[in-house]
Amino acid sequence: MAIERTFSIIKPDAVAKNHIGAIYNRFESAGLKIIASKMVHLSKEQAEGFYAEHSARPFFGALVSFMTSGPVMVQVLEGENAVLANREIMGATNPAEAARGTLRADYAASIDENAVHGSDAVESAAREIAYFFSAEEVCPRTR
Ligand code: RTP
Ligand code: MG
Repeated sequence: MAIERTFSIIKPDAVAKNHIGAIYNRFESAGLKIIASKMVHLSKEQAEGFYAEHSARPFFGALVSFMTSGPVMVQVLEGENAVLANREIMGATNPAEAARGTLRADYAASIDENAVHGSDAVESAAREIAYFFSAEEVCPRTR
């Protein structure tokens, strides 16, 4: 088993509904360690840059509008197979298709407002972590 890092966002809908603690509990209960964390209110430019891979998609404008509609929590999660583990905790992009007990099944209202983001690969995780956190802000566990 590889120890990986992944990048996670609790999106504006879940922050607004006071689900930060419940979602952090899911990460920690699954053995993922929160090694960096902060609240930010994304600018339009930050959101467009973060989701640049989707810039040609029809939902891009709505995605940027939603992601800038309120503060988000951004965090780095570390643990065994963290990228896939977090995707499993999150569930499918569309909450209507998300497995029972996943974050999106429990906390997301729609595919547009779907509570959480998680990196889809180790490479994108590294890029996304660096997009939001300096090296000093990431605190690996020594115990
Ligand atoms: P995320 O990046 O936010 O973790 O979500 P994801 O990997 O599960 O999905 P992705 O394909 O990367 O899409 C990013 C976000 O764009 C919105 N989306 N809307 N209306 C649509 O067909 C559609 N498809 C994607 C979702 O909010 C998704 O989380
Ligand atoms: Mg994605």
